[in-house]
Amino acid sequence: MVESTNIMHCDLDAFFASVEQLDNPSLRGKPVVVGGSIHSRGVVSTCSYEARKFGIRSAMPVAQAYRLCPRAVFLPVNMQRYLEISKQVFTILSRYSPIMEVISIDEAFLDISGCFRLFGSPEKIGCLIKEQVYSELGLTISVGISYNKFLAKLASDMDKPDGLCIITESQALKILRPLPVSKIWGVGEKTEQRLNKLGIKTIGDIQDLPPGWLEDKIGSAGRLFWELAHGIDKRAVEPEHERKSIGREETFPEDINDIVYLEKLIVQFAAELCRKLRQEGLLAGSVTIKLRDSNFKTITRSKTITPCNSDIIVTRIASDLLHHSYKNKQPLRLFGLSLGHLSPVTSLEQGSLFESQSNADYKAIDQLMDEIRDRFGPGAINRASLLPDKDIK
Ligand code: TTP
Ligand code: MG
Repeated sequence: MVESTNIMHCDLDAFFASVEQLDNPSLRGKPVVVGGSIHSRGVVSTCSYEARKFGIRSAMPVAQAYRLCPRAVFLPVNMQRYLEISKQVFTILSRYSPIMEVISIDEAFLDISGCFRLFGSPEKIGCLIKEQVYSELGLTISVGISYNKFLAKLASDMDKPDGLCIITESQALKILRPLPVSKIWGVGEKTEQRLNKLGIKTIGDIQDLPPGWLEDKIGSAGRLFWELAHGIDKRAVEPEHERKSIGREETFPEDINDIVYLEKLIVQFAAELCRKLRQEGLLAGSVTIKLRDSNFKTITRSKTITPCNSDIIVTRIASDLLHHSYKNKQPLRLFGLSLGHLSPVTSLEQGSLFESQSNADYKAIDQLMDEIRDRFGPGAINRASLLPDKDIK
């Protein structure tokens, strides 16, 4: 049987910490923790594999990390530098396939279906990428290869750091079987607990269920989990320019119905998404919010807009959608905001003569905030509505 393994997931190892070790050789081989200061209530962004031996992990309070390993080197986040390296890594990856989907600052999917004749087998392509990232940038990257995105991502994590792992179709079910359900995409802490209560602990437990059972219990997500548990994932690798929407969502540790918090999330998400659009020279033609309640019932509400990438306009529209659609204030487990109908900014739109004064003002504010963030990092400036209430005088 000829098995296709045409999807690759590449993810740098201990990214922020590895860049710090690269720039300062005296830190190599040492526990390095990157994140907020020990004295603030900051959290760990990431840490070197040497620090992980002490139990330190991403998102842990820095103070706790300090207790676990006081002799670790604690460093602040230098986002500008990581973005610079990240760009160079993606340039290397893009040499191997034009179909690349960047997922975060240190990971991307590649569809390598059309590249075998040029570069050789999937494994060969994985090795070439690893060698080039290491020889050109001095960083190790883990590569996972499989026949869909879910399994490729799982594979890149299986052999970290500096890994190369391939999951073929004939191995998939067996590899998935013993893993905890939390390894399934979309299963966070809350869902894991919910599944555990139904007696489902491993992916194998889901494999053994009749197809419709989980869907009956938890709704449409159940169908998706069942498919993923069987190694079925139909999502294509979507390169940036073909992407039709961008979005941000948050699953809450506890269900919430606090509209003030949701409004703050809108401000934060709108700022992040619009900044991304501006960086990529794109405009959004629609705004969509997503609300998922504790029973997994999901509603989405959209509005078509005159294409824009302004934080303020998107925030306003998303808030209006929220106020219209969230009257019964049912507890929510997830909230999301996405911007769709993306189109490139044309030179005409960039400086239109017919632009209203308020639009021009919004643009000037966005531009100024972008410049400040470019120079001083993403957290350097925020809208006042994002400050904790006690800080607003
Ligand atoms: P990850 O790829 O999740 O982590 P990592 O690269 O540090 O380690 P691994 O070897 O397991 O891949 O995230 C990439 C970067 O994103 C990470 O270096 C720091 C940042 N990050 C945060 O700031 N907060 C977080 O909670 C996580 C998970 C990552
Ligand atoms: Mg990583």
